[in-house]
Amino acid sequence: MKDILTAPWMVEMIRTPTNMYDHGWDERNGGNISLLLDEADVAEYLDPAQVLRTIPTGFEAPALEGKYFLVTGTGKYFKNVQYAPEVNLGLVRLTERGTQAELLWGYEDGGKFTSEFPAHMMSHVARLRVDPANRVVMHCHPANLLAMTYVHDLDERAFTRTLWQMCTECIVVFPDGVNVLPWMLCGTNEIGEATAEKMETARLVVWAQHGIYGAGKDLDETFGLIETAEKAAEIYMKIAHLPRVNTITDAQMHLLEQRFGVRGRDGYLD
Ligand code: 2HA
Ligand code: ZN
Repeated sequence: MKDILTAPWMVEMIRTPTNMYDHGWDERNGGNISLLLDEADVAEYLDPAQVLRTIPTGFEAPALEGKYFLVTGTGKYFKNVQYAPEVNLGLVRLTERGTQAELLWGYEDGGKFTSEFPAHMMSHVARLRVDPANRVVMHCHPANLLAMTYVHDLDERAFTRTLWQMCTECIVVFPDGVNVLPWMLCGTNEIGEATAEKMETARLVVWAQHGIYGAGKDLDETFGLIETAEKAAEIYMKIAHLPRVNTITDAQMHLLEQRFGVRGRDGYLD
């Protein structure tokens, strides 16, 4: 059996929260990540029959029955993942229609998966339906996106258009735009269901006055998605109080669509 800490997916799952912390997106225990793994990846590093503990999930997700996830722990700090991955991360397999999580590795201090596990797992179900290559759900608290939810209209079309206008690359990186949930109590199945519904039409879901969710095919790509939206929000927060003299026009957005072979969300461009 190979050393699990050398698995490429583990190395990425240590580097990514470290990098997110360094970006200031994950103060204290803020943020959480889940990475879907294949049994074949996992079986090189541990015996899948060796269950350490079984943890109830508190929800049903039959579509995820038998699936493996590497997940950040509840109450754990992203900045500490690199120093003690076996405490701050856990590898679980969902069973019994997704109502139980079998712990195969990690959470060594007796801990468990993030409080946002429902939002993560329900979002995986939603994204896998529209994109079978989806592997990652990532949540964090980037300051400018959060700030924007205090001063900008939360209408999804308006919010998306503003972000697209802030950097030329935005419409290319997130042509589906950004969906937005109003403030809701976090850590609940309700916000999980609402997030998953929003994930059906976009890979980015803003939680107003809280943070953002991103989904993607790997950790690097999902990080880059949030990074791009956060950069756009940063520019917005730098200019929102100033007269807007120039912008990226809808005609220019259409040129970007053609040049990069993407299509902005239906009805979002004039
Ligand atoms: O895990 O970010 O939304 C801490 C959070 C909760
Ligand atoms: Zn949060």
